[in-house]
Amino acid sequence: MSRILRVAAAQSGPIQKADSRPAVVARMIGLLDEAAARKCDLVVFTELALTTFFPRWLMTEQAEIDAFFEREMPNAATRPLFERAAAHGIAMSFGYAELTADGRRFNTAILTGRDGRIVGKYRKVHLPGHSEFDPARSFQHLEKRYFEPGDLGFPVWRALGGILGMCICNDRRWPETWRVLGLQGAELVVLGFNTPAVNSQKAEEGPEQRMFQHRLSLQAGAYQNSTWVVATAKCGVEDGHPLMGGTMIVNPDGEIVAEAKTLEDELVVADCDLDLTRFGKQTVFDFARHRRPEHYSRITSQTGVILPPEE
Ligand code: ING
Repeated sequence: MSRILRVAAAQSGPIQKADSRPAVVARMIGLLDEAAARKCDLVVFTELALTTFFPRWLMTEQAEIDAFFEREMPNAATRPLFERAAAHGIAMSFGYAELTADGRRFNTAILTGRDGRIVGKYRKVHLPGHSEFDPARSFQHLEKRYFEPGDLGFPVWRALGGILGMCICNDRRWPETWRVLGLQGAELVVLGFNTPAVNSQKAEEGPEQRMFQHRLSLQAGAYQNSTWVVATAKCGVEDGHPLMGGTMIVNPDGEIVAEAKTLEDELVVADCDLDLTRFGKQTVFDFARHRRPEHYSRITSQTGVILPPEE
């Protein structure tokens, strides 16, 4: 029996600071309904899918900051989304800012089953940017100010007949993310991203280079771990700040099989045959036969670079 999942990357166009949760959830439900019409099994929404990318703003009042966070999930604003997904029998993942009962704040993503129940949670491990405002930057990226690093590691879940993993945005740039998921047998990795179209610290780096590095990260992660990858953007101009597009679905050979055409709400759909991951896992990337962990200790034993002695 083939294990083909029809997966939709539900790209989000811009969400303005003034946009309400109900207005955003209505847009997400619209994409969910389109996915149902196209007989999708899973819909992958983006990072921080319910709000504008607020880490671009310096905020000092905790109440102002916490207005962007969710204290429980589902909640009043998102319950209609969960109910519609369950009615359609469609699984979904989406990212949001999580404020826990004991006051901890994470950049979080959840995965539901076809019944709308949450089956998995991931908290973003690699937080880019800074914790302090710097006037020298053309815009701020204050994720380290508003979130703490994820404390759940990189789990995978047996779901939808396969092995699914999640990561978020900057995580995709780190080979460690992909390898930890790959070593658990991941066959489909889903992620959302909010990526500024320009680099606040490197003005000469244009959109082409950003898109190249974005694609490279996804294609390498897919190929080197023989897994499907579904990456969903929040994109377009949010309160004057451009976010890049690049929503795409990548197959286990590292080939892009579907890609968004706009910077608006857009559904990108592909049939992902999970059995296509078998060949890579049983040949080139047969970890049991070919890997030599005895030579890899630096990957987990050090945070910085240790340089060889000067000549
Ligand atoms: N955004 C960006 C990302 O990793 C970034 C930050 C952009 C880091 C470009 C390095 C280079 O796509 C988030 N939200 O992580």
